[in-house]
Amino acid sequence: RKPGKVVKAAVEKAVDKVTELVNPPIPGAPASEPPSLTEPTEPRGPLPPKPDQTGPETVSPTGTPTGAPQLSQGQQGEFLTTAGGTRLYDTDHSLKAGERGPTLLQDHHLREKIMHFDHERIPERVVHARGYGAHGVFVGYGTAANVCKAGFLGDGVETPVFVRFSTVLGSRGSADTVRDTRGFATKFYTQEGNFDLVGNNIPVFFIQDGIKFPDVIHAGKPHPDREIPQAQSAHDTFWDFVSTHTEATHHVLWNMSDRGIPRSYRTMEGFGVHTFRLVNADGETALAKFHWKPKLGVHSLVWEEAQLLAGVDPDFHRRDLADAIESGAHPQWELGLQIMPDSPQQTFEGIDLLDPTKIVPEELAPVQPVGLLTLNRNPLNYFAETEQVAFHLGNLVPGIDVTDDPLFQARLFSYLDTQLTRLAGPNFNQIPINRPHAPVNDMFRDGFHQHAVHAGVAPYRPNTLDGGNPFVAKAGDRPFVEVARPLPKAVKVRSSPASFADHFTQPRLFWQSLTPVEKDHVVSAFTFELGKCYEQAIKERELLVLANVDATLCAEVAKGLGLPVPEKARLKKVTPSPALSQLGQTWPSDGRMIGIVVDPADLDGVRTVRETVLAGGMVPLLIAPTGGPLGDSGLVAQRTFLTARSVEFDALLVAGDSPDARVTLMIQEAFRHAKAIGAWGTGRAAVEAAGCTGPGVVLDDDASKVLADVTTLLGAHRVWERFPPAIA
Ligand code: HDE
Repeated sequence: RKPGKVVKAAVEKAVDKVTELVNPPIPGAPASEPPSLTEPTEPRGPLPPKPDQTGPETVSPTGTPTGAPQLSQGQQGEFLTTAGGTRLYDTDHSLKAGERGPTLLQDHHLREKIMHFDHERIPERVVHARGYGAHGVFVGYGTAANVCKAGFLGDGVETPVFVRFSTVLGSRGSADTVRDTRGFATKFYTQEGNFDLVGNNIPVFFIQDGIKFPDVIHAGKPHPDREIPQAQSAHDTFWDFVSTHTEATHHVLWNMSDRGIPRSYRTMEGFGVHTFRLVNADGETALAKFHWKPKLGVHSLVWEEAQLLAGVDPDFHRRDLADAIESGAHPQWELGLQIMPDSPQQTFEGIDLLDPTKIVPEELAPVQPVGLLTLNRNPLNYFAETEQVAFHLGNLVPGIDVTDDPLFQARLFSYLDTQLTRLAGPNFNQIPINRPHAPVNDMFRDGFHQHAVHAGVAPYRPNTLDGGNPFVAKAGDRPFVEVARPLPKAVKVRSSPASFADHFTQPRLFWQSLTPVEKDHVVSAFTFELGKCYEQAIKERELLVLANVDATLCAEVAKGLGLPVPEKARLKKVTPSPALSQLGQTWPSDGRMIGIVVDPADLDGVRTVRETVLAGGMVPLLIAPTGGPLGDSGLVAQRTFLTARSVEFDALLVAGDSPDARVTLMIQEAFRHAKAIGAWGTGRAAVEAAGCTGPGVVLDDDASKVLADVTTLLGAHRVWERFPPAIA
């Protein structure tokens, strides 16, 4: 044998071994071929998708075909073809008049390949461009029956769903962890048609009337002259707008709180924001607000961590969601309803339910659980599913209706309208991810990208030629019927009700409901964002706004900005709502990332800790000076001192001492970000040398005790006791 071949075989064997160690086979998964160092020479059939991935469902839970294609066309069929299906013998060389000659116009494959590539991008969403989606299932509890007749809320009814999370301001390629509101849009493919709940992770909005949406978005997007800054609210135009448009104050307070920088999509609440009108089987109506409550609790990043992550791993939230689903840690949320009587005034306890800048405190109207959402499958293809999914608030089902909230009403127009350009035509409901699982019979015909081949000659009503089909549904056939509500005697006006003028009571309620640590973070966020503004007048005007929210908040931000504190405003007394705070509870540590700096001298100890972490439903990541197998231990380093950064981990365990400055930095960052740190063996010296001791730092000779204590600390997410808040 030639020596070269021996070396190659040895390298291939080593690569296979490492691949298996890094990606251990998933039980029950179809066996896949090991990757090869050389290009395959024989054609083969399509590869199966990964076990955690599927495309849009082809049949509904009751067996009705959804119209989605059986298996999407993949690039892994046996032979490369043109779009017309003709087999090709070469795709690497254009057709030329001689090897050194000019390219010929007749080269159809060249022209088709480049033409298609030139048009691969579609316009990104005008807002919420950066997003990530997952498939899942919603199971109703049946507890909503007294207020809502929607079939999907029935006891044990299973409904497929697709959820898309997003940031609002950034472009499609922007970082995940920026300070922003997050979108939480859910498409329920119910047996009564699609229901889209297009919500956010913040329960209020910047504006009370949809006509202001272009204003708030123009202010938040990058400055039109230089197109900076990307995906940020820390700039003059945003603060110019919100400091003059004080109905935004409540939403701004939430954005400046920890809610603006979630730890994960899995640890965010979701809100329908608007008040909806529900109808039960007897035709009785109630007003309601939708809530999503994450089973893992509400957790956030700290600001420095969010900033570092934007560079270290701009896909942090995407990766987190996809990895969690792939590893079987399926995130769950309970859907809940706050129910309020459908009174003629449409107010509750003095709160105007048509004003989307107001919440109803949970202490006044408890959130009643009505079903469970589980995200359990990653999309097969980002573009086909996550990018092409089109939500619309008008996708309602019998039992759920709109209200006259002027923000809601404007949205009912916008979402249909925007898809026309984004998805190039009116047939976007035929794209597989948007197809309802209920039978569709809409008499809409033709248009760009028409996929259906409609039979019949009479797409109109009334007709006799198609036997009068389709017929309209009678009451017993469960049609969607708008609630017939008497309208108040009114004149046409461009103005808002007087109750919409209270812009400060609820921001104050939010502020007063936070714990001192959370208040500290709000002060820092305001100080940071306003500190990034150039115009002095904008900062001073925002301080006047804050003076109307709370004197301490205003004074602390003014101190940070080095500006005089404005005169005290007369402030209303409010009753705090403890439910608004995200601290003070203990949560499961499932799916948390645990970084383990290994000790090459005690790999048995590392193995035991790693296995315990895995058994506890958390994810261990071993960090070593270099990559590859760790001695003969069977362990493999997943991170090296070069590729690891503290921000990736929820807690850090240090098993070995290392003179490497990057390990010291890792420990110090984790300490600064109030994360639990544990060390045993020689790792204790590393933590002490980094100067990181005190609350939440567990140093012990017994590794299993260290891990147990760190897991308990994770239940509270961070060790806030480490840094006593400046605000009482
Ligand atoms: Fe949206 N919004 N929005 N919005 N919104 C869009 O629709 C709009 C509002 C929300 O993952 C767009 O398909 C107007 C509130 C989410 O695909 C667009 C107004 C809330 C998503 C649009 C609002 C939202 C969008 C852009 C004021 C929380 C992402 C692309 C009247 C309750 C959905 C698209 C996805 C997307 C318009 C206000 C949430 C342009 C005019 C309030 C989660 O149609």
